[in-house]
Amino acid sequence: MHKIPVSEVRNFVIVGHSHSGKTALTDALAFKLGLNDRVGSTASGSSVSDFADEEKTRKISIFSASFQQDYKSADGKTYSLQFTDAPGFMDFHGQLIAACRASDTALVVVDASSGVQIGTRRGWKCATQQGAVAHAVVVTGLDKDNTSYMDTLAKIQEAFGDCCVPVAFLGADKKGVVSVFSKDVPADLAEAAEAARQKILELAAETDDALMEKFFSEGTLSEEEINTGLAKATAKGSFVPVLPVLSLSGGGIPELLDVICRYFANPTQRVQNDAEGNAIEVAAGKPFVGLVCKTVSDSFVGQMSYVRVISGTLKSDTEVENTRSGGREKIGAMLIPQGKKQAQTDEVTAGDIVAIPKLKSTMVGDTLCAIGTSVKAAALTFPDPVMFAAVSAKTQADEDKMGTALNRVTEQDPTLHVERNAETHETVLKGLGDVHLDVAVNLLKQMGNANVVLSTPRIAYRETVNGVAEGHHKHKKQSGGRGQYGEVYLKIERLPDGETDWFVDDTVGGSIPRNFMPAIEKGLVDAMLHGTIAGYPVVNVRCRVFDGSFHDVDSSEIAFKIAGSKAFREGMVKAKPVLLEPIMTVRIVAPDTCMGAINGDLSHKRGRVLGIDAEEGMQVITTEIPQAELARYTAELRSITAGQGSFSMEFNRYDVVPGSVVPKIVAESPHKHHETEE
Ligand SMILES: Nc1nc2c(ncn2[C@@H]2O[C@H](COP(=O)(O)OP(=O)(O)O)[C@@H](O)[C@H]2O)c(=O)[nH]1
Ligand SMILES: [Mg+2]
Repeated sequence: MHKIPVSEVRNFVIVGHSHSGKTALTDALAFKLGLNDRVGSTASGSSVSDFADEEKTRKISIFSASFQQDYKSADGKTYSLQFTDAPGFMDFHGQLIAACRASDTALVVVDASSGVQIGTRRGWKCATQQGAVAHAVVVTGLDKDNTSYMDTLAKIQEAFGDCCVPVAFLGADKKGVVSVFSKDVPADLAEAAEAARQKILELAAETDDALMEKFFSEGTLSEEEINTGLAKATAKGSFVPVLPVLSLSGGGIPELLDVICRYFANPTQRVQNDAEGNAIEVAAGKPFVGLVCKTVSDSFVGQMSYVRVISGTLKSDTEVENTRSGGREKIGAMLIPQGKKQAQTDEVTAGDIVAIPKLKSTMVGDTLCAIGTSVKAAALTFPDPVMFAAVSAKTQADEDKMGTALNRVTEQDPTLHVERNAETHETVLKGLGDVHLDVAVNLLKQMGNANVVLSTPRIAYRETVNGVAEGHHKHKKQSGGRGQYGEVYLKIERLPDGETDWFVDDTVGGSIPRNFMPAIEKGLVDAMLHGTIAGYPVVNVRCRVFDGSFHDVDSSEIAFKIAGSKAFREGMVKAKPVLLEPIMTVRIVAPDTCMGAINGDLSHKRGRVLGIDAEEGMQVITTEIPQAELARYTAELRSITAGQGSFSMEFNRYDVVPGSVVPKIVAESPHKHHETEE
């Protein structure tokens, strides 16, 4: 199939705020392109893009969906259109990143009834960060009351600059779309259309000295010159075409397709780098290089890898190299994704997105390339998780399935992590938000038949001492035959920062024979697993064994181990023990108007603001917050900022828990019983 030259491939990603109409636009495009025999809709669950059960029940996009179809344009040429509907919801940012990385142009959707929103900016920015070279804007929602294309256009220009130029307007009846190049622009739009045409001519002329000269001397350019100029202008970001689309009636879709074919970037215009920053030359005739942007685990076909072909041509029934593993992968069948459906293909080239079933050991972010070329594409990186929950199985049967299910679900979502915490004995699921984790729970059921529940994860508290104290224990047992004897005196103090030498033998005159020291050390290590406040591990203490006694016959390693352990417990209680908790550095990004609410909330969270900076029209608060206060912060921040705030966090250090908080932690500790353990 697919003998369309790379210069005629248009690969774009549809981005924007949640609920702005991206999926409705995708359905309208898919219908026009003949990928569906009716216009799919999310309302009835018939969308070609939101077809997963989770998407149908929640009525939001969760997974990106890609489509390909050839399209014969008005200029007589046939183009290969390759597009991806990306979710706008913050929890599924990973899908957006991968979709942007796989595309060359970002088609940004703006709902006229809401204007430019946080998700609009996020989508725009993500596409740029992932290397998409061009942007275009579609205004939706114009059939709704109290909406205006002109007002929305002004908001778009305010947010993204004068490079945003209308290439079409909304007709007076709000049903049709009028191109600025149309022969019969209605009188009320004549002035605006003329201004737009003039701006478009200038932008086209600016791309080339010869065109500039002609434009100055003759005041105009030919249609072909305009098209060539604009195609260059979009790919360097100086021109962002804006047009209205009435997705529900299909109005504006032909005009949009025209804009896509004429002005959107082709795969050779996107800069493709390898991991060292060297450019990868993009051409059908070059050796094959492809980036695995997404994997899906399907219960029928098994694993499916979605590969963006960066350069070259890939044929079915061949072998490729996986640069990460160094191993080879057999490419059997290849499929062109068309939403829920797929079409078989035996050859794909630069710019295509291809689904390859059953690769043995290939993961998201891997590069596949022609054998012997060992190219590694620039890394595909995903944000760190910010929302943590403990996950536990409902029944023993679920417990048996949970591990496998977790592996399957996390394998296909690089923003979902699972961690078995040896200290708290919990399995912790980490993701980008509460909806993300909630979806994961349902996927565990659907994909792995494991019923699980989420709960607030335990915090890995620690204990240490603030003072210096002595501890003593004489372990002596006389019962019939050989007895047990060992006596230890030790001093406990805080281990200075940076030092590691925590066990010191300060005994003199052989009060304890050297060979019993390792046993005492073992006893201390055991005792330190559970501190005396709430049974959490003890860290950063130094123990100096300075005296003791032994018995020629009855002393043994076990006796000294027990004596060491008990001396430690006695000493620790006296050495002003304190509880330590993990402190996270949290970076909160939100609009200026939310600062008061965020700061007020931070004071309830024992937060400490380190600094506030302005960044791209938003405020960035750097703060330190105890991890214990952050369990529900994704949802809380979303609520106090009306969805406009986001945050990221990383572990900073352990710090002392304030006295007022300690009793609650002690009461809730799962380790309390160690106190009495023999
Ligand atoms: N009136 C009107 N509704 C729209 C339009 N575009 C989308 N919708 C509706 O808005 C809701 C959200 O649309 P959807 O495409 O799922 O948004 P997405 O989250 O950006 O993918 C759905 O109920 C759509 O039917 C539009 O142009 N006009
Ligand atoms: Mg959607």
